[in-house]
Amino acid sequence: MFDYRLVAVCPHTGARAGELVTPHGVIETPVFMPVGTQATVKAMTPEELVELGAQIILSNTYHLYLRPGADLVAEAGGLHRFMRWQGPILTDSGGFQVFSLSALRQISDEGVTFRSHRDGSSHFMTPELSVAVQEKLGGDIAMCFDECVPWPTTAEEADRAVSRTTAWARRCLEAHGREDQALFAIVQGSVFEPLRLRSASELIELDFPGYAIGGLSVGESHDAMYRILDVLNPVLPRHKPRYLMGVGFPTNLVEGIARGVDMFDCVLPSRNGRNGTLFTSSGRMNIKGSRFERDFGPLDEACDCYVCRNYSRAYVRHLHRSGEILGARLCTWHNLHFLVHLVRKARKAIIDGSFPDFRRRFLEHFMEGAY
Ligand code: PRF
Ligand code: ZN
Repeated sequence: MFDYRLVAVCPHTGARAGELVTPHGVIETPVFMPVGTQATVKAMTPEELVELGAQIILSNTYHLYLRPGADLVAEAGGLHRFMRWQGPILTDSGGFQVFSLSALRQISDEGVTFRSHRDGSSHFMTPELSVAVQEKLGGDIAMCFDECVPWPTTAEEADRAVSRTTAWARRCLEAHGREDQALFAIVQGSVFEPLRLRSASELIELDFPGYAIGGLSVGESHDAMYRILDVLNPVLPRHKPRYLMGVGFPTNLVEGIARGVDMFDCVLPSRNGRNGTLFTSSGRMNIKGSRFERDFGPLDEACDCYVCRNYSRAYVRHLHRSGEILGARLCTWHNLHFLVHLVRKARKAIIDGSFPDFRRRFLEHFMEGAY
């Protein structure tokens, strides 16, 4: 039911093109996964997600466990049926959200006690509970419950989190029983290379069908992130998928792909879209700027998404300034299309042997800052 096949590798970088087979379809990798935290990719219908090229979406154990609860989703026939998305779904374990969102966390080797960020209710999340919830949600790919330490941290703290993450991965594996769901492990270790190597080797020993790289894009520099990816690239199993969690800034996607990453997710295109910040081929821009008042051209000249084919900057600016929900929808649509297709173009370039060229041209045109 699960398989990962390498289709092409770039001879000059670590970039890989592959196919990830899941019960709900074959995913062409590298792939960008839109985030649907609350069993919805905010503002977008499943049909619209298909239209813009999304192949797989991500959802969150932490949020769905708190509301509406895993039993209700199971009663609806699982997450696919509940939200009417027929493609593959990956569920994150809560190992990150418990640390980033909840209040009054208390970590022990057994699990994490936390208070809901919404109503203050108290909960105890364990590797076993995270797996049980993810089995009820019924995603195609589930993630191990991990400990993601904040940045900056000490080597001692990161070391403890690596040990705990390995112990919890073992417990997740033990608890996991759904044959139509793959369970991926998550490598931790912050910015410390020896810890990353230890985390990877302990998890590889347990023979998971896929490996994620967690604990990055939490405040460290881009160079520090790239250094860790460079360290992990040669040691992660070549014939299994690799997923860089929570990374979605366009330059990070291209540089991640160059270092062997197959899967990405990020809330940035949706979150930015809702406040009018657009990703374009020349960088980031905010549509609310007064210079777009009489600009009747598309959001991005180089984009062929539904929004850029049909609406002008002046109109979308007007929608945002008027607080109209269509403004948020159209910008989300364009941003998701932009990232999904950026990664898809990288895949094409890997296959036809022009990835280094693609990477150079992209970095030349895409400005890091906003314009
Ligand atoms: N662990 C989990 N989910 C995550 C992360 C992590 O470290 C990150 C870090 N960027 C994003 N999402 N379980
Ligand atoms: Zn567009």
